[in-house]
Amino acid sequence: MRRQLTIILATLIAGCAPTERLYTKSVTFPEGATAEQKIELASRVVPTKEQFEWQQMELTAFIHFGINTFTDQEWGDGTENPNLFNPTALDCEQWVTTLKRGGFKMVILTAKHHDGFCLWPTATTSHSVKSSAWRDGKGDVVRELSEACRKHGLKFGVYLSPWDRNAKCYGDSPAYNALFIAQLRELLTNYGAVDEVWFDGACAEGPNGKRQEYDWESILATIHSLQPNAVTAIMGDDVRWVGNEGGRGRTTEWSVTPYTPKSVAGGVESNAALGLEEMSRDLGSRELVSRANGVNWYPSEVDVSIRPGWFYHAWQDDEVRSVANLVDIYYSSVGRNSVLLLNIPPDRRGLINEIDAERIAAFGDYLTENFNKSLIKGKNSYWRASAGESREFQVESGKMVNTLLLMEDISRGQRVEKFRVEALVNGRWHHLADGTTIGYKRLIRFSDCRAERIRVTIEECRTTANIESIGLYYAERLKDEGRVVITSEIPTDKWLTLGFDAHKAIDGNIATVWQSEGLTPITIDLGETLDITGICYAPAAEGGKGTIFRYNLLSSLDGTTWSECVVDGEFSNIKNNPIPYIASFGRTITARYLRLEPLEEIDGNNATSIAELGILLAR
Ligand code: FUL
Repeated sequence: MRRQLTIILATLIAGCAPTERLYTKSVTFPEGATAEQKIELASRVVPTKEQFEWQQMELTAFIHFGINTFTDQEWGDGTENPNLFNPTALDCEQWVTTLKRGGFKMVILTAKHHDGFCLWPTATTSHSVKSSAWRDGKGDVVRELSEACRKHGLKFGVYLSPWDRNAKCYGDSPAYNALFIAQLRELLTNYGAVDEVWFDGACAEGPNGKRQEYDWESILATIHSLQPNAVTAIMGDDVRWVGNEGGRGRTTEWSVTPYTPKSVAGGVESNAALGLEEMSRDLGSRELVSRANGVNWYPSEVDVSIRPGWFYHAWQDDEVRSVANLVDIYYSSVGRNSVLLLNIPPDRRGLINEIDAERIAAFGDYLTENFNKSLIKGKNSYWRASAGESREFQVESGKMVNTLLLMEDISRGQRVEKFRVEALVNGRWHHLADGTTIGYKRLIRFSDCRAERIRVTIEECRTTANIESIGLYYAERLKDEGRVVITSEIPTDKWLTLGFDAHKAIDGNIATVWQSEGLTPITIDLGETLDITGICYAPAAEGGKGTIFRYNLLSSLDGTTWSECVVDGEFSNIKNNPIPYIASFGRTITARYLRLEPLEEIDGNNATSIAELGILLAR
């Protein structure tokens, strides 16, 4: 791995006194190192300068915009007519000023999503803005956004999907690698500074039936030579995917981890040997480190959308996350040692929709109003804490508090494993909260209390902890009205399932789930003949087997003669993002009966589950 520092500490093996030597980005453990020696070394791994600056941004924004915005899809299949891309009022400055207002420090654009449609006039394919009617084929979204970012002082990043469902050579590995690197070169040479390059992990077979093998070494080398200050994310080796798309960081989140980026030679094998995946609960415990051959500084990024989908869909206008929900996500991402990457998808005009813009502004205001000034009296100084050490802090008199902020000086590594927080109220100490990791930033919420003093104890740590900052706040608790999840446009009380009882799939309640062994087709009698334009399938929110990935959908007027509405459809990103999905027919179908035939479960299991099925009506 480039920039990798592999150091063998012979002195440690010999049992000599540890030095304060630090290791940038990774360390390989010497042969025969004991568990204690491994932990000692792990505690001295620090971020690169770029990783450090990236972490300090805290809030970054994703922009999913492209041909899917105009086809109402989450994943396009690459056969779209480029002419469909036609934003009527595209204004990247509106995106950037809206995001800046919310406190976001960087914007990452889907320059190319899985459909292969490029938002810049690339020389590598005709599947791009150049072939669209938009600005007579002379438009360039990458240029407009990068310039707007520069003008308003935000960093700029690109998402370039490795998976490309349009490129004919996808699956012909050397040919596609050359095309992909050519696209990367264009993006990294023609648009000024690029601060993050985001590669998601989706990979498939090409038209030749072969699975694409990416040349990660050359891909990452291209980035390092053209944009040495950029961090590379997910399939890159600087920034790790937190493991879900729901905005949830781990309560124990180690930036120092034996989990190795998959793009690094031997990474896949080493993760498999340790039983590690991006979703694993434990990525950094002592037990895990003791089994590993080395560790990396590979910090977590929490990517989540402000809407159920990643792309804009008008029918999700009522489902934009509330400020309360965004604040919860802030606590469980930035407040859990992660960077938040919040997606705000522009609409078909090419603007961040008013609803989202209002939410972003209110979220930014909440953060400034509630976290502006710490309620600890006086200045708190840098604290080098050994395990078991405590410090007390005086609270500004009479102030109510409910949130504690702790920050480790990560330029000296991540070390705290367990801490305890107590409050002195009316002369008596009360236990407020316990926590595990801190890392760059940890926010601990506790019930409102009027404390005179707060005591923080570092109960366990690796070598000596370096606590850089402690803050106390009173953060207003917002009431979450809850997201309105629309699964059907009409009530479902007249509906019946035929052949067997599967009422939980059509009871209008997303919390109840119908489950069945096997890939079981389900037939619904709608009780009346209706003009339908699509269905909505809601998977079980919390795991379990049976989430449908590929399906057929049939309709009938009499329950006897059936015609096909959707053949081999897919609920595209449902594995990573288990939200209700719309399957649009692209036309109006008059039907009284519908039959959903599952063809493939997300993990290949022989099971079906449906939290809810609904329909969309023609208007
Ligand atoms: C996933 C993609 O499949 C989604 O469409 C989205 O881009 C998300 C950020 O990453 O892997």
